Amino acid sequence: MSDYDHLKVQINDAVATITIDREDKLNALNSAIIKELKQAMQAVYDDPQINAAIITGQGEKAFAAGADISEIAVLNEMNGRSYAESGQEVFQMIENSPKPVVAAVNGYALGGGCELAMACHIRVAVKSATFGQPEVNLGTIPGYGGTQRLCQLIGKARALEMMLTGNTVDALLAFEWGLVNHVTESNEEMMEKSRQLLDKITSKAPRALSMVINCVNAAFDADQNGYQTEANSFANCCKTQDFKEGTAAFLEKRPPKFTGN
Ligand code: CO8
Repeated sequence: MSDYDHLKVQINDAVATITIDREDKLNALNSAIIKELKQAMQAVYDDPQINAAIITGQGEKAFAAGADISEIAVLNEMNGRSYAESGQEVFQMIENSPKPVVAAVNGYALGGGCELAMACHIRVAVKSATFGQPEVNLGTIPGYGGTQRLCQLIGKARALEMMLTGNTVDALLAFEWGLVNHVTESNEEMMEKSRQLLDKITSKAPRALSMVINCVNAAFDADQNGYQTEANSFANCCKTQDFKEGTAAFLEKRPPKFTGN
């Protein structure tokens, strides 16, 4: 991967850890960070040395405290739309990544930060993390997919209450509501748990993983017939070497050796 000005990217044993590195502003997402997140995700897509990614924030306090309010304050109708769309494009890239992406939520995940966490496939949060879509306090609304993904994750009634009141929820309530998958005692444990999950996931057949992600996303895409997407993907799995290997390994009572073919 190339160097970044606003992200730290480290690759360890095929997992890329992408850290938003703007601690003094609580990792608020300015357009330069959004641009670099796109670049980092493109590398996750393209680099055969990377099997999965973790997205997190620098420091103890924030995952990301939202879009950069000083940037959005000066938007008008024309560039407001393109600003939202360019962020949405990057977050869709995360959601549609053929390789699994975990959000390791190390603190405030507000506004665009909560939206970023929701675009990831799985969320692991430290217990001091706080989630919210407080845009109504600023006279605006979520613009990076929050109105859609929050409903998908916690249901319409709770999503509406959060977005209409601007109230935040702590990690334990977020867990109870299904917004996060796991809550940990410390940041260290959060990173370990994220890593453990990805190590388990990436021990499976890579093509099957990407097809699961694609089919699950199809369930929320009005333009797709999810059942047809699933049947087509199942058929595609049937022609892979990994399907032959996985089924043969079961029948021969041995662990499978997946190659991604
Ligand atoms: N944008 C810019 N700067 C921020 C942001 C932000 N979202 N959040 C924090 N900062 C800055 C503060 O201004 C401060 O900077 P400085 O030290 O230079 O004054 C620094 O980070 C530290 O913040 P605080 O002093 O406020 O720290 P506190 O511990 O007192 O408070 C909070 C922490 C509660 C998280 C508080 O910072 C806060 O309320 N932040 C804003 C949260 C928010 O409203 N987020 C939503 C933003 S809007 C959004 O995300 C829309 C997304 C969709 C956009 C679509 C495109 C059109």
